[in-house]
Amino acid sequence: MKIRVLTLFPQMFDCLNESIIGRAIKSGKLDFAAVDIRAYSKDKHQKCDDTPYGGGAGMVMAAQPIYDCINAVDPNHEYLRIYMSPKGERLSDGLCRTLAKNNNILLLCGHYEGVDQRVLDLCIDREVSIGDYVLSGGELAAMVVIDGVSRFVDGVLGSFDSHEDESFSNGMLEYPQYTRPPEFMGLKVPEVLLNGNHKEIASFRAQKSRELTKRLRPDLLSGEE
Ligand code: 6GU
Repeated sequence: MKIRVLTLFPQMFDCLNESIIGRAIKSGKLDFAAVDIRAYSKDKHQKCDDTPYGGGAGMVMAAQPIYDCINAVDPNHEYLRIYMSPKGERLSDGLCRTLAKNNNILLLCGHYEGVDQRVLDLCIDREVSIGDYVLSGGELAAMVVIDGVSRFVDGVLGSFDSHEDESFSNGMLEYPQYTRPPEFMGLKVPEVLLNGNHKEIASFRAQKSRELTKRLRPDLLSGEE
């Protein structure tokens, strides 16, 4: 999958070079680049924001640098163009899986009080939010989308990682995990996990999964959002 992020703060994305996503970038399963919107400003000081028409607090990102940046990165509209915004559709396991079906995704990150509506109207396919709270920019949200979506791209998870049992994969929370030692600070690993009986282990985990979901996220069981 090819991912392009358009941002005023490209260095913020350096942290994607770690762990599973970093490995996927190094191996070529993900082709990732953060593109600096400022480089496309035609202003002599490369200014990218201005005061809002109609007044009000803060600054608005101007249309021109963003428009030119999008058209330089994606001249033939081959990317799904997403604007990161608290007004967008809320990210979920389902939306991550849907977005992972695209070969190319472009994520536009706003800052300040937002971006000129006209560039959204002209260029953007969909808007995505990561939850009902406001962040100071779209960058952290874009990283959440990149991580959450990439995990569903073929080859990004190694053979030892998997979606199979993880939370939300079957509409429930994942069972608790344990590793060595068998006893820590007086707390023992549940006996059933030590006995090597795969059928019993599976049924123990399914039961824990149901219990946890019922206690912590009853909304998942009743089919509500
Ligand atoms: Cl995508 N952007 C910003 N600025 N705030 C958010 C968000 C996005 N999602 C939740 N809050």
